[in-house]
Amino acid sequence: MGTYVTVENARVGILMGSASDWPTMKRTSEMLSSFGIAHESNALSAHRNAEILKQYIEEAEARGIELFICAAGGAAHLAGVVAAHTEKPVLACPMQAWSLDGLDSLLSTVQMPKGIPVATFAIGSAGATNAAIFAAQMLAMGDESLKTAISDFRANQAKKVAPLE
Ligand code: RP5
Repeated sequence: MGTYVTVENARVGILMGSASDWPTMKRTSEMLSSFGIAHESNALSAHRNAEILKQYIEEAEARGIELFICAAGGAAHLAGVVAAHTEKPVLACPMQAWSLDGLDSLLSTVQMPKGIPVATFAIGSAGATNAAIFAAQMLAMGDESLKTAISDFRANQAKKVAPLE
């Protein structure tokens, strides 16, 4: 049936449809860590681990997870299924997966029918990174030290744009 890991005081739950999404979603985890945001990462498929996924979401909410970041490829319904089970914000990362350069993942994630929103980011690593930054920005709304960390990140990033010679 599958199982999952939990991290004490985690604020964010990263979910992937497969462990094969981890090379991309590692970036999300690393970016959250760089902001000092406690989080946990699990591979739980919407279609292969349907029961345990539902159980995880309920249990994660009860532990204090504030938002979920979901990654899936192909007919990517993980984020939509998670959103169906929680009122916490769901951020979604379409994976490039095995065909169509990830356009299948993007469209099946972003085209949620009205009523159950899923905030969808770019295909692949850019989206995986941006989902973490966006999560940090959301969590910073009630967290002054996180707000400062984001300002510092922005300032450092600006310095990396080299002037033309
Ligand atoms: C989706 O299918 C996963 O999210 C992954 O992106 C893709 C391929 O999964 P595997 O066949 O590698 O397990 O469910």
